[in-house]
Amino acid sequence: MDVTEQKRQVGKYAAGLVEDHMTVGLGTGSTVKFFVDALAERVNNEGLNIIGVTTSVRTAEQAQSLGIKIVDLDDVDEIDLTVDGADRVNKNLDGIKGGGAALLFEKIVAINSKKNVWIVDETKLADPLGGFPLPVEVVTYGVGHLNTLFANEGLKPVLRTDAAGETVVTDNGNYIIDLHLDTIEKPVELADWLSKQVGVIEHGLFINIANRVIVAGEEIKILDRA
Ligand code: ABF
Repeated sequence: MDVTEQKRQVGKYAAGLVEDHMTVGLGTGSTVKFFVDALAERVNNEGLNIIGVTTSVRTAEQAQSLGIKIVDLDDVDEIDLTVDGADRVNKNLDGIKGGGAALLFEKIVAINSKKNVWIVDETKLADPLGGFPLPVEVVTYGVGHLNTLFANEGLKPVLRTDAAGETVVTDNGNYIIDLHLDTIEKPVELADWLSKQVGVIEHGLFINIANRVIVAGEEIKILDRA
C-alpha cells in the first residue's frame, strides 16, 4: 500500500471514530486532509452533527468549503476528540510535529481536548525519535541570535524558508527554526530546555499528548498510551 493510500486509509478510519454532537479538533497535514474529506462525507451524507475547531487556516478553509461548521476554540468549553497527524512517533506515543508549521495551534487545541488521536502512515514510526527536523516556533525579533544560541548548543538550526527562499511565517506571524538532529535520545529534557529559551514560543515535541496512534498498513495498528 503506497503512502498516499495509507494516509487515505487512516483518515477514513479516524472519521469513523467521530460521534454525533461531538466537538472535533481538526489537525493539519496531508493525512488529516483525508480525515476531513471523510468527515465531511459523513456530515453531508449521514447528517453527522458536529462542530469543528481547527489548527490552521488551511484546515479551516478545507473544512468550511466542505460544509463542516467551524467555531473558534474559545467558543467551546472543551473538545471531545482531536484528530491530527504527526511527523514522527516513538513507542511511548510521544511525537515530533510541526512539519506543516502549525505546531502552536495544534498543541493549543490538543491540550484543550479530552482525547487526542494521531493518524500516521508507517514511515512515521521512529524509536528513538529522529529522522525528521524538530520544528521550533520562535518570535521574529532577534531570530538570528536565537539561531546562534541553538547552533552553539549543537542543535543544527535552520531557519525555515519556502520553495521560493522566503522565510516561512506561521498563521500566528512567527518563524520556524528546524533543529536537524539525528536522534532525540532525551525528548523530555530537550523539550524542557527549549521551553526555557527566551524567544521560543513553542516546540514540536509533543510529550504525553497523544492518547492513541492509528498506524496505516495492510492491517491498521491501534497503539494506545499505557
Ligand atoms: C501535522 O501533521 C503536522 O504537525 C505534521 O507536520 C503533519 C505531518 O503529517 P502528514 O504527513 O500527514 O502531513 O499535524
